Amino acid sequence: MGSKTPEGHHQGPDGNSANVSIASINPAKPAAASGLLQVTLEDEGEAEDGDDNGFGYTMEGEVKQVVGEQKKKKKRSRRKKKMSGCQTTPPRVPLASLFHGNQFPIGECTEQAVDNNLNRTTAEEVRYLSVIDDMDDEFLSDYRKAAEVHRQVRKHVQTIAKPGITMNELAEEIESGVRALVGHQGIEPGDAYKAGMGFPTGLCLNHVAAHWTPNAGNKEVVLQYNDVLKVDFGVHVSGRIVDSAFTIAFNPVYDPLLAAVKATTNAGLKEAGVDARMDHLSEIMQEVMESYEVELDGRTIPVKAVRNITGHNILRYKIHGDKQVPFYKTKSNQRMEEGDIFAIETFGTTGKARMMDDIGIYGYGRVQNASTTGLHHTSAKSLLKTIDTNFGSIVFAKRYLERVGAKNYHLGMRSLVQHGVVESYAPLVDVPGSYVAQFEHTILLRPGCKEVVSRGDDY
Ligand SMILES: [Co+2]
Repeated sequence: MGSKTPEGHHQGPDGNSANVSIASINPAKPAAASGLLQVTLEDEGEAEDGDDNGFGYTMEGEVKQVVGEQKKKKKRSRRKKKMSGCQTTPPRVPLASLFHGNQFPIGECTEQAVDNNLNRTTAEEVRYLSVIDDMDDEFLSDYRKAAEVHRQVRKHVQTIAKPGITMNELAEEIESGVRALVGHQGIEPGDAYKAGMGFPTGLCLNHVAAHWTPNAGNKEVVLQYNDVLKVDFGVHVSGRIVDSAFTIAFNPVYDPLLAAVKATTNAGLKEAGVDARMDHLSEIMQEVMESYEVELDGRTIPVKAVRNITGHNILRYKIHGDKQVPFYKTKSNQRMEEGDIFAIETFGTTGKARMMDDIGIYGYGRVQNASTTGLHHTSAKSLLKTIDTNFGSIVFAKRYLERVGAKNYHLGMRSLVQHGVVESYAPLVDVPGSYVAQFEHTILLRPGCKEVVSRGDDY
C-alpha cells in the first residue's frame, strides 16, 4: 500500500526536484558504531531448484547475534524449512498445520556490514538493545508467517488472474486465502485484529495506480487482455504487517514497463539498509526507472517514476509510519535505522507521473491520538467501538467492516471522518489512457542482517 505525499507538500511550484524535500525525522549521526555486535551464520545456502513447495528463492539462513564475544562465521549444510504437509488449491490449509513449531521460511537475507572498530555511543547502545528486544523470536515468526501466507496466496492468484475474471472474484480469492491461512476468519469480534488482511486488497487497473478495491454495489469490473493490473495486498499476524505487490499484464507490449518497475524496486531493496539515506535511494531508483522506455501504438514513451507516492516504514498495526522512501529524486534528511521495517515500493507510468485523488472509497483507518470528545452521535460512537475492536489502526475496506456485522454505518462514518477520528482513502490515478505498474516488498532491518521477508521465486 503506497504512501501518498501530502498535496503539493513535497513539490515545488514547478515540480522541480530541487524543491522536493522531506523534513528530518532522525538527525544525522556517525556511521553505525557497533562494537557489541558480531554475527554467526547458523546456516546458509540457496534453496534447490524445482523444489516441491515451489519456493526456490534464496534463503541465506538465520543470523544470530552474539553479544560481546568475537565469533567466527561458520557455514552449515544447506537446509531450508519445508512444509510438512500439502497446501490445497485454492489455498485453505492454515500455515499452523503446515509448519510446526512456528518455523516459517526465512526471507532473503543479506548480511549487513558491521564495523567492529567503533564503539556504540550510549544512545546507540540503548537503541540497539531495544531493537534486539523488539525483533525477538515471536516478531520474526509472526513476520515470516505473514510473508509465507502472502507467497502462497499470490501464487494462487497468479494462476487465476486471467482475462474474464472480475475484481470481486479476485478480491474474494485473496481474502479467503489469507483468512484461511492465518487461521482467523475475521467475523467474531476482535478476530480480525489477531491476524488477517493488513489493508484493503488493492486491485488497480491501468491508469489507476493505487488504493482501488471493489465495494459492494459497484458495477462489476472484468479483467481484459490489454489491462495492466496491480495486485497489492497485506497480511498481518498480531499487527506485523507484510506489504507486498506485483503487476500482471497479458499483452507483451507492457513487458518493458513491468521490467522497469521490478528493476527499480530491486535497486531500492539492494540499496536499503542501516544508515541508507532516502535522498540517495530516491535518486538511484529514479535513474533506474527512467532508463526504460515502452512502445505503445507505434509511439516510444519513456517510463516515468511517480512523484507523489512513496515507500514507507511500517509500525505495528500501522501501515504508514513516519518515514518515506521516495523513488523520485527528493531532498531528505531521513535515514534507515536498525530495527526499522520498510515497504519498498515503486510505480512506473506512461502518464504524467503525478497522481490525483479519484472519486470513491478505498478504505478507512483510525487516526491515532485523535480526540473523540466531539463525538455525540450514538451511531458514530458504536461504529468507533467496532473499528477499535476489530481493526485498531489497521486500514480496512468497507467490505471488512460489513463482514464484522456493521450495518447502516454511513452517517456514523461521515461523523468520524469529519471529526478527524477516522481517515478515508481515495483511489490514486494518473491521466486516463496511461498505464502504471508497481512492485513492492517488505524488508526487516534486523541487527546485522537485512531480510526481504516477502521475497519469493516469482518476484
Ligand atoms: Co506499501
